[in-house]
Amino acid sequence: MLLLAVWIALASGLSRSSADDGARPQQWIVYITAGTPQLRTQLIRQGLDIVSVDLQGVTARLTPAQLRALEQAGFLCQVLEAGAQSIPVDDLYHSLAETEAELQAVAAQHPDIARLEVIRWSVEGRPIYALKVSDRAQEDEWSEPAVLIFALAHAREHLSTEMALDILHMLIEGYGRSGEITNLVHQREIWIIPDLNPDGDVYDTESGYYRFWRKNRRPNPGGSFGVDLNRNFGYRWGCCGGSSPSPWEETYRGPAPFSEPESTALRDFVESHPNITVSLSLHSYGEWILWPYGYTYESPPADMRPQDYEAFRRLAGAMADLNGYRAIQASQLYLADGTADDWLYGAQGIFAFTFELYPRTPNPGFYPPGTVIPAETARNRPAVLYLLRMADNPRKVVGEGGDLTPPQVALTAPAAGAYVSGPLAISADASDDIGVTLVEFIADGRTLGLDEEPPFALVWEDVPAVGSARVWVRAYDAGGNTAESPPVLVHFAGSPPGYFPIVQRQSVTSP
Ligand code: BZS
Ligand code: ZN
Ligand code: CA
Repeated sequence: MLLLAVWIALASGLSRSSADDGARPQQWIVYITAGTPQLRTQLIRQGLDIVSVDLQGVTARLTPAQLRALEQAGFLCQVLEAGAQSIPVDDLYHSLAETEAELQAVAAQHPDIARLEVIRWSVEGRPIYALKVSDRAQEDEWSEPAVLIFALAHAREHLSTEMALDILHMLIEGYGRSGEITNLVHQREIWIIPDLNPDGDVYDTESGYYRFWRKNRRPNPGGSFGVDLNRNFGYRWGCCGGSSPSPWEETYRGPAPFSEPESTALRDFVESHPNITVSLSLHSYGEWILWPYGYTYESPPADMRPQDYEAFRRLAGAMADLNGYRAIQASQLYLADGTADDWLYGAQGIFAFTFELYPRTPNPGFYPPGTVIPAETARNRPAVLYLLRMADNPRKVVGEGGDLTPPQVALTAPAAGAYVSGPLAISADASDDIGVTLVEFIADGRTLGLDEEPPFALVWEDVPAVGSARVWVRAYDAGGNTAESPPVLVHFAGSPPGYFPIVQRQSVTSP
């Protein structure tokens, strides 16, 4: 009743933000108090451009007319920023061309562990890239669990592309250097799609000032542009009021499920890679970890195994402990139907998560200064590595299969307290219930080298001339579980202590 009045008022002052309007109507950034998912869903159904959500209310971009209507309907509204914002495009973020160049360079320089594919073309004919990181990258290793990481379904969420590229670099640069990353590159196929919406990306940035664009660039009948790619997927598409039938609105679901090449690209990719077990959809912002479903408040939903609900809760909770985000079922923000994650789990059985990246609040919102990129992407590395480890069977967190038992490992040489000069031979015995996949040799916390095959051994060539070091080994299995031997102390000197040869006599009497 109250909301009906709002709807009428809003419809009359309908925002035409989906039009190609050179002169964008004035926009206000407003915080609207709405303390339940139901109230927040109602606000979105009015066609407001919601830019972030917390559990007390939402932040929206409103025209002055929309703001007046909400206030008249009794909503508590707080204007955070008045007037149109003009934010210049920040060079510290990758442009689409820079992202493409970087993917091509990685694929060209690391053909052993990287393979680049064009999986489809966008509405405007741009390539959509997927890059695989795995050893033997040119082969399909269907027996390895695969992980899908995709970003920029929403054009204005540029930090998501930076996150995807950071994961790529973590893997490429860690390969052969870090035992954990090398083991994961061996044991997983990791697919990264850094820019699912290249047309939207270009549109958002091409003027030199950000346009706050969300959707793709489909020309809609009636003159508006864009379908919300995260409402265009075919599981309970448009079922529940969590998307809009109107092409003018920011959550327009499109005329049919998978009407868009960008969502179809993801669908076909997933259907042709049945080894994908977990996925990570990267968005901004809010610092949330979301799990399915978005289409229903039901919790656990009828179309989710109760054990899977528990697994989602535990996996998301474990990742939240690592990155400091807050983990919730997606509908707890607001209802959203036709999302990628609902389809990935509901239709494909994939453990699908969304990270809503930095920041938490509308200031700085979608466009934080590029200086935050290193810290705000590095922050998620441990959570991403955790998800990669779980991919052999994400249900292992509720005891349903998977590899949970860590290996056993012992150092067989050198002996504790050994005195050495010159290269040091290190060897280990390692075993596992399923199989040891890698042994890492470590001195004082520094990785000396890696060995995948028994007998696990390494010669440390460039030992220090003097001093001592703590030496140990770490063993990995295909589940990403690890075990370490206790460290042994090794001394580097030509001879045991206490033996100091005098090479030249000195007089002890004369001055
Ligand atoms: C965003 C918010 C995102 C959306 C929330 C969401 C993600 C809902 C996944 C459901 C599933 O735009 O980043 O509205 O699509
Ligand atoms: Zn988004
Ligand atoms: Ca094991």
